Amino acid sequence: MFSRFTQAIVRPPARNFANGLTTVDLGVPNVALALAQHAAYCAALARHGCTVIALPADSAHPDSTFVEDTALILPGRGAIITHPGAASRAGEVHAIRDALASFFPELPEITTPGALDAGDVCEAGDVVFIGISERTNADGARQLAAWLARYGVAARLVDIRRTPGILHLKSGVVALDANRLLSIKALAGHAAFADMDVLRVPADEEYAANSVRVNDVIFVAEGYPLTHALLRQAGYALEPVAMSEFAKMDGGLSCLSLRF
Ligand code: CIR
Repeated sequence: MFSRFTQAIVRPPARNFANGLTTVDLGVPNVALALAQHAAYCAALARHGCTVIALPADSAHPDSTFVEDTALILPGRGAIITHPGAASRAGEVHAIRDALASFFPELPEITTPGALDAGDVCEAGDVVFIGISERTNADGARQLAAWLARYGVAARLVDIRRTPGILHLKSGVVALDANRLLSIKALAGHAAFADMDVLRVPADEEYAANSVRVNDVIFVAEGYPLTHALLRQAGYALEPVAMSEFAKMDGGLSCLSLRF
């Protein structure tokens, strides 16, 4: 059974959102349009059963709209605060800790020398895949795996440091169901996924891999018709979301919320 979400923490982009980190060359984001896209994303979360908890925008952290990286939540079970791998993002965790404290009395954290962005964590039922990336190191993965083991959840590592074009594991692979993944071709054959049913994102639509299952629908980036067709054919209902301004800052749609 895939988790049902009732809450989603979000944080609108700050006015200096364009000063955040990015590795892509898609131009400078338009903050007004980013705010409109964010508002539409929040409305979609609400339509699909989530109470949306919107934290105030934080211009001290231009990447703070990407809240997913700052915590890993096992809905109904527990949550852990991460140690984001980019120095400019480390301070983002404080507001997230405060927001989660009323839901999760115990909030352990990943500590140095561990580093981990939860965008590198792909939850699929009782298995969790942890990407080793430019942001998540082996020690961070080890700490997370030890915490997951307390809940009977197994961790498998996926090294993405040589996979071009993705910042985080979940930029390239996400879970649609407990035993079904949506993956870019470069990762689809990875040994860690050998016992999973893997749907491959069509060529030239790699950005659409970062979709999110929200209760009965899949949130998927707007403008990727082949991926939409693939998902519909597999029986999923879709909620297309406009993501152009977040894509310019290396963000996918999963990173815009913490769902539980
Ligand atoms: C960063 O480089 O950290 C942000 N500009 C984008 C983070 C995207 N997060 C995610 O995919 N989980």
